[in-house]
Amino acid sequence: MSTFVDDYPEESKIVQASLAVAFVALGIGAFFGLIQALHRTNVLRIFSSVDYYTLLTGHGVLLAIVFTIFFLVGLFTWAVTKSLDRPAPDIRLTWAWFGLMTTGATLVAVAILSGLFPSIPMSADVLYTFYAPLQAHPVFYIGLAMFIVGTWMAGADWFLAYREWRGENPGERIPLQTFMVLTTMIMWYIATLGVAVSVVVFLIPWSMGLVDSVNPLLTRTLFWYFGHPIVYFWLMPAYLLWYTVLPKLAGGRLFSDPLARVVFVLFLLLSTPVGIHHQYLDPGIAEGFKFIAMTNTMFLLLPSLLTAFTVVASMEHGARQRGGEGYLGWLGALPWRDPAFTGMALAGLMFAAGGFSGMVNAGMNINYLVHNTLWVPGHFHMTVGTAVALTMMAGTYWLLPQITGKKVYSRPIGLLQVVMWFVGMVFMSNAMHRGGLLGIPRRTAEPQYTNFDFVTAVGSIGEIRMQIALGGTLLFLSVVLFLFNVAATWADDRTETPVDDYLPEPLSGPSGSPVVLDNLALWTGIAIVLVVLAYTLPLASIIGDAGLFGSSGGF
Ligand code: HAS
Ligand code: HEM
Ligand code: CU
Repeated sequence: MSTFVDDYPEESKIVQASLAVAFVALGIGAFFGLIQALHRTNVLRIFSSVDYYTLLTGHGVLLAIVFTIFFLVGLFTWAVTKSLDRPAPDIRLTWAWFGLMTTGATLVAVAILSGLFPSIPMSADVLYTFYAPLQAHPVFYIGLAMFIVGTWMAGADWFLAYREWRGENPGERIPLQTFMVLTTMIMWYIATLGVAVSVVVFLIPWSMGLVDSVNPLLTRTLFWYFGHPIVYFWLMPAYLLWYTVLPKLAGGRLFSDPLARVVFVLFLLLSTPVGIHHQYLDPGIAEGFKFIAMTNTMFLLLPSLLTAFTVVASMEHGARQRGGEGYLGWLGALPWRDPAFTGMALAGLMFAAGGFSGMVNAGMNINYLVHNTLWVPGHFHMTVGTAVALTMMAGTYWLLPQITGKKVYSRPIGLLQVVMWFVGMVFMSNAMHRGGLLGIPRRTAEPQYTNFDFVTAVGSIGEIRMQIALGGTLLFLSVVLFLFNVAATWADDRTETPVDDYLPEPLSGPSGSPVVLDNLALWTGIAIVLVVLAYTLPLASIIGDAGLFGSSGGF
């Protein structure tokens, strides 16, 4: 048995470098999260409420964009290399996209953090959604553009590897992990087109003073055209791990390979024509278009519901292989001492709750109740903040030994850390949901309804705030333990014991399933048609109402 790092030393370096950047972003972003959680709840205020928005922008960008996507490119490089069992086509291309993404991310971070220093004439307090009329320094947008072009090159790298493999393996089914990477990247190419147009055509010229004004509704709509599919871009690495690694950790095999392919195809088709569900309350978009987005969103629940079925069935199969019995008794036979397993399982469990709060968001009429309240951060800390982030941390405990040849420094610390994240998030996200229903707004440093008071009655805003502060603190401590464990692993000497990285074949393999599932050109074509149908009329009407460049100055 040989280890990934021995077979693919160059690729292992890229994967390690990508994870390292991801974890630096995680550490800084989590620290800002702690500051926000304590500031908003009036527990501890060390920054001014103006700086709050600088930190909030840093938190959103560093965690939701830098941490998640750097982890993704590392994981996808590992997955493509391993499942095609061949090296990167040209390692210089691989280092080039890594370099471009890292430079772009650094520029973005510098532009944001400069906002904390009044002497530096640069700031980017535009939140991670960066649509007009909020305006950032050009460096922010330029860094962003470089980062996105870097991801496009990474996708090209994986497609080239696939093409070489296809040349030598005509007629074979695409290996499952590579299939997941390629469908996810096609979705990403379609989605990033919207944000690329917004940044290059409107925001960069506007922030440089080359054009006087923009049409804010147009930049918002182009953002959300991209802003919904990006949530599945975050989620697909987690799904890749749940489908291909979690069953093995549970002691079994994936229940169905074809069903996994169907799920990824459905995400490719349906992720983009739904973005308007973030704009139910935007004036200037007709109700009918919103209704269409809602209908598409409800269809988009299907692939996640299929995932819940397939992944839990695979876990049950694993548990029964390990001697588990009974209707629910099998749960006890799962390897709960393994931090990689437990982290992913808890992440999945929380995603079930986050998915339900997403269904609430998606209903046009109920959305009017929760939009722009703390309910929404409650929703996305369960989805991207846990289903994705916790799966990535848990996945690290599985991946790190393969790409370094070293044993994880401490499995007990790993176990404590993933459980602490889950408990912290139960407190924080549940309280955020409840606070949202009471009308506490999101994105504000000053929701001072009642003063912090340990004797406030259960159900009061004071009690909710206490839970947010407590949960946020546990989450931050969990990140500290995680980073310590990873750094200590990296610092360790190499152990010569080979790593068990074998992934067993699915129970129901791809061989009998329809070959059309692997027809990537067909699915791309249909996805584009759906996008054109969903967006042509709304965009035409937005441009018709206020013009391409609108009349809004910047803030
Ligand atoms: Fe969302 C807002 C609707 C999923 C992220 N979402 C957001 C924002 C973010 C976000 C960041 O329709 C805020 C943006 C902003 O700043 O304004 N969301 C949905 C719907 C889904 C959904 C319908 N969201 C996600 C995912 C995200 C994410 C995934 C990130 C990764 N969301 C909305 C809407 C809004 C919104 C509105 C706008 C709100 C507003 O007004 O601003 C669905 O995709 C959810 C489907 C999920 C399920 C759950 C299936 C369960 C599974 C678990 C299996 C269990 C396992 C473990 C594996 C149906 C798969 C078992 C364990 C054992 C021990 C047995
Ligand atoms: C917003 C805390 C981890 C993504 C927030 C807010 C708080 C918070 C209190 C709300 C601020 C407001 O609306 O005024 C924390 C803590 C964390 C954590 C204590 C753990 C240490 C994460 C993770 C992610 C994430 C892991 C994603 C991977 C976001 C995003 C926002 C946000 C995207 C919204 C920013 C905006 O509205 O512009 N966080 N968070 N957070 N968080 Fe976190
Ligand atoms: Cu969405």
